Amino acid sequence: STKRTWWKEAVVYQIYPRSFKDSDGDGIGDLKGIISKLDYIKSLGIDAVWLNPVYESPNKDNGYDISDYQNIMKQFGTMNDFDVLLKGFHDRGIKVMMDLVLNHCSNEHKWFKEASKSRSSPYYHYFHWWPAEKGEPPYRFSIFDEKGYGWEFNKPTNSYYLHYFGDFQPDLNWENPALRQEIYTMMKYWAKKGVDGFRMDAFAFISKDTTWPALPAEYNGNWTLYYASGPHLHEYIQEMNKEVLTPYKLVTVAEAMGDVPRVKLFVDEDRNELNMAYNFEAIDFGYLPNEYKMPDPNGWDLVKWKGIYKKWDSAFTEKGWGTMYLGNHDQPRMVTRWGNDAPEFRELSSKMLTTFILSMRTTPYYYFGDEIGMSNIKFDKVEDYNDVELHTNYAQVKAKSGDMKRFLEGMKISSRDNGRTPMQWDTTTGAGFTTGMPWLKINPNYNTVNVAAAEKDANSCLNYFRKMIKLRKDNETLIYGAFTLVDADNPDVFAFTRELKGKKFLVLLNFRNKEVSVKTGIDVRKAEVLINNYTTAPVADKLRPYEAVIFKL
Ligand code: TEU
Repeated sequence: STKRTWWKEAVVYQIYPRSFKDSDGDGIGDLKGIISKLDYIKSLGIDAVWLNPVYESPNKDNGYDISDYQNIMKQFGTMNDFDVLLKGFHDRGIKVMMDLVLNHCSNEHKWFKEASKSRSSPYYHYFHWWPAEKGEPPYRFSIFDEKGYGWEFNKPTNSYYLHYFGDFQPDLNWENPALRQEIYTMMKYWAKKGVDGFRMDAFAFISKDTTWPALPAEYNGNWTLYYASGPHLHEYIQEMNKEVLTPYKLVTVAEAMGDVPRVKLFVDEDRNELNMAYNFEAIDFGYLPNEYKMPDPNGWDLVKWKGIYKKWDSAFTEKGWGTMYLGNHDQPRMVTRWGNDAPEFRELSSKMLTTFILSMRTTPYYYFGDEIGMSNIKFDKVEDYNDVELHTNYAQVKAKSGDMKRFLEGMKISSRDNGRTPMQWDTTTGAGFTTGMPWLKINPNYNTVNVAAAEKDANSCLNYFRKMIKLRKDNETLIYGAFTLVDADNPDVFAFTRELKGKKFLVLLNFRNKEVSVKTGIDVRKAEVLINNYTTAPVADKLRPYEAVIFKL
C-alpha cells in the first residue's frame, strides 16, 4: 500500500546478541558489549534494530526456548543493562524491535514445570496435551525432533505434549484465553519500558485445530503450510492488536511461513493485524527437494528467483508491506549463499547484494556482519557446530545411513551456524569479539575481514553499505517507487526499475563471475550513475563480474 510510515522508510539492522560483542570475557556476546558499540551502529545510518531473544533461556535453541519472558538471559547481563541499552539506542534516534517467541516456550519455563507435574495444575492448559488413555496421539511433524515426531510423553500427567519444534519447546495453547492474557500482559511490560516493536517468531503456527485431524490431503504432506493455517490464527492476532499493538503503537514484523495468500492476511492494514511480514520462498530457493537445506549442486535458477521477488512485490502493491532480506540468524552468510566468497569476488558480490537489499520496495532487514562481507566458516567437523537444527538433521541423515560427508559438504553452504559466528571487529586474538574462548569458532578470515580494516578503506563493503543507505534515504523512489522487472529472461542479471512521480531509476545486478550482456531497452548513455561497485564507470549493455549499478534515468 502507499500509506507512508516510518517503518516503511526504515532500514532495520539485525543484531544476534550472542555473537556481536562480549564485554566480560566469557566468550558469549552480551548487552554491555552492544552498548560499547552503539556509536558504530549509529554510524551505519540505520533506523532500527531487531534484537534476537535476550530473555532468560537454557539456550538449547539459543534463546528461542524462553524460560522467563520478563528477565534478561544471565549470559547477556541484567535488566539494568537492557534499560541502558534501550536508552542508548533511543538517545541515538534508533528504534528497538524485540524478538517475541510466542508459539512455544522452554520446558524449563515455570508454566511448563508446573503443568507437567499434574493435570490439575492451573497451568496445565497453557499447553496442548493428549491423554495417554486415548492411545497414541494423531501424528504431528516436528521440525527439531530427530524422529520428526511432534508429541512427547510426560509420565507425571500420563499424557503427551505437543511441540512443533524441539521437545524442549512445548507449544503454548493459544486456544486458552488465560494464556493469551498472560502473553498480552507480558507484551505490555516491554511496551511500557519503551520498546518500539516486535518480530513475531514462527507466528503463523500459534493456532491449532484441537480436534487433531490427520494432515488434510490438500496439503500434500506440507506440514508447514498446515501449521500456518490454524482456525483462529487471525482472530488471535486481531485480539492482540486491539489489546496491545494499537494502544502501545507497537510495530510488528511477522516471521510468517506460508504462501502469498496466507501472508497477505497478516499485513493488510484494513485487517488491523501486523505491519509487515517476511517470507521464506526466495530464501529457501535452490535446495534439493526432500533433503533439508541440501543445496542443489547445479546451483539455482536466477530467472525463477526473480519471478519470486516479482510475485511478492505484487502481493503488497495495494495492501500490506513486505520485507527484503538475504541473511539472518537462520541463514548462512549471504555472500556465500547468493554471491561468491572467493577472495577475488567476495567484496564485489557483497556490495552487489547490499545494493539489491537496499533498492527494493520493502523494508530492508540487514544482518550484522554482512556490512563487512562476512562469509561462511564452513566447518569440517560436526563437533564444531552448535545449532540444534544441524545436530537434529545430522542424526536424521545418519539414522537413514545417509552419506555424512555429502551432508557436511552441503551444510558448509546452508547451516545456520555459518551466520552465527562472532562479529569480526579487528585483528586482535578473538577478533575483538572476545578475550575469552568464543562460544562458536570465529572465521579465520577475520585477519582481513574486520571492521577496523573496513573503516580505513573508502571502498570497503562497510563504506559502500553506508553510501547505499544514504542513497536510499535521499531518494523516496527507492522506497516507495513501483518495481518493474526488465530483461526478465536474462539468466545472469537481475534488472529492474523503480518509478515514482516521474523519477525513474534502473538497478542492474550481475549475479555471475563473468562479464555479461544486459538488454533493458533503456538508453543509459545520458543517465546519471548514482552508485556502482566498481571504481571505473560502467559501460552500456555490459556488466562486469558481480557489477551493481543504479542509474537515474
Ligand atoms: O524459525 C522458524 C522456523 O520455521 C525455522 O525452522 C526456520 O524457518 C529455519 O530454521 C530456517 O532455516 C524461528 C527462529 O527464527 C529460529 O531461529 C528458531 O529456531 C525457531 O523459530 C524456533 O523458535
